[in-house]
Amino acid sequence: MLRPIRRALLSVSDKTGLVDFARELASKYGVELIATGGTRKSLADAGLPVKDISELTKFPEILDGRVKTLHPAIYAGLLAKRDKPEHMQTLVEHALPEIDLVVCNLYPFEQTVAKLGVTEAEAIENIDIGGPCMVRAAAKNFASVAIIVDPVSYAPVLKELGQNAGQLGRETRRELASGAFARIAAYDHAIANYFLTGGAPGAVNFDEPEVLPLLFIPNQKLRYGENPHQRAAFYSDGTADRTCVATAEQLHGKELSYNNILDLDSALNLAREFAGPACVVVKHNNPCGAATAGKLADAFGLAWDGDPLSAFGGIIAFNRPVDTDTASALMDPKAKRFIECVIAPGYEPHALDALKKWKENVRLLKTGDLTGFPQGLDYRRVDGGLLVQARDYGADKPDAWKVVTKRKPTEAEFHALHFAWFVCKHVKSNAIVLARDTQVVGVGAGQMSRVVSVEIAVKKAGEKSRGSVLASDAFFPFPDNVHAAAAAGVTAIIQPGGSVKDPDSIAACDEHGIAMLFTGVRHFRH
Ligand code: 93A
Repeated sequence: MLRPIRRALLSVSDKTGLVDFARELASKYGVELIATGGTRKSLADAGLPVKDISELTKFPEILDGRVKTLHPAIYAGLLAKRDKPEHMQTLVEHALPEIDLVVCNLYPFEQTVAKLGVTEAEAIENIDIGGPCMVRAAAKNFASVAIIVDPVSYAPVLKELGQNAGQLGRETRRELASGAFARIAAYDHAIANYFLTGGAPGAVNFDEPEVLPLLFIPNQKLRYGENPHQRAAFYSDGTADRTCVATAEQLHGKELSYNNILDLDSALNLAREFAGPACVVVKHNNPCGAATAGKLADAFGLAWDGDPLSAFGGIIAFNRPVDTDTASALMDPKAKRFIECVIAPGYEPHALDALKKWKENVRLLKTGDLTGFPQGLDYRRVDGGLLVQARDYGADKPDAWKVVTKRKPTEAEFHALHFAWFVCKHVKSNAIVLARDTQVVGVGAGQMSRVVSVEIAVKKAGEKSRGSVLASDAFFPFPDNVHAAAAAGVTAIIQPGGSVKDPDSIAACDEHGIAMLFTGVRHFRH
């Protein structure tokens, strides 16, 4: 049902664009303006005809403005169903006017608590009560009432009024209502977080496990989940910056799958560990290849060659924009590569054109520059609950790593150990990574016994295990790992240390002439 807007109630803290918007409503469409104190003053000062809310409620604003719009005269005018004669009759009986449009934005709670040194009393005074009530009432009755909660809506609303003889279509009113409920949810979420954190200033800190982002916003529908018989969707929790999969822009290729998103996330989070040009190849959530090099194309070549068999159908992440050399290497016709997805902080225009032409289906994604580590918590669902923890970033202090063997690692070994350690952090436990220089040559992932992970990594590396270094995400419970590594030709090891059997593992290293570093930090990834 289309009806012209005849009466608008305006009550805004952010007065941006208010006067121009209200002027057009009044002068072009003859809309009667009613407003709360401060809003009324802004409009009256600009010379607009505007009634005070008290004229409608026949009641003054009281309690320092805590009660201004909380009155049946307002709520009846907002909530009455226009197509229900009894409702309309009630309005007539009590001489209550219909309100067709609400323009309301809320007390600036988020901005207030973000200020340093804000008192609890100040924060509490900025919890808007009447505004959200009014917004919800108008949004519930969107069939007849339009609700605007953000000045960005002023221009499109005026445009539609202009095209529709002063009326707003049902679809628009429904969309505005959806935006209104989302705004109220986010507002209440900010308040809840403030109380949860004990009222600390700048309270919304998404890195604290006790502060869960309560609001998940649909990001995209997925065709299916891990398997085709599982329904699935992707939600955002509002913590992503421009460097995350949740905000990455897909430039080309088939729709992303559930598993693609998981793998892209893992690949990107390993790629961002490295300062120099780096490439990561992920399969089934584990890196099968990773390398850093002076040039991105070389990093790609080394990452792929680390385990070309597993790389087939892999997800590739770069920590630098893809240049033409790298794109050429990816597309090398002799290599006949099958790649599911590429994610990078950008593409040189020629590289992007070439990759788009290369394969219709390959998914190309672009993030912002990978500066630092993303915010937010780590969640794992269990039946009936959610495990929440801080993310595994920032614990490593390479300056504090200790040589525990008779032999110190050489500079080259140290360089390789450093690289292997950060790759190992991103491999499912029990995790073992073999590297030569800054190239992964073998990975043992997700085994229930560490020595089997060593055996798998050695098998993967083949001949390349000779002269490699080894990283282990947690301590060696027995020296058998050292003996297996030594037999494969490993020359240096990095691991957290901390086992009661450390002396045995150290003795085994000394026996084989292996250099070993203890990091003091564990990187389980269950
Ligand atoms: O203090 S309130 O919670 N009680 C109310 O009844 C009420 N009605 C509107 N806050 C209330 N408002 C808010 O006042 C609006 O959401 C808006 O943010 C603000 C506008 O006040 P003024 O027009 O006086 O600047």
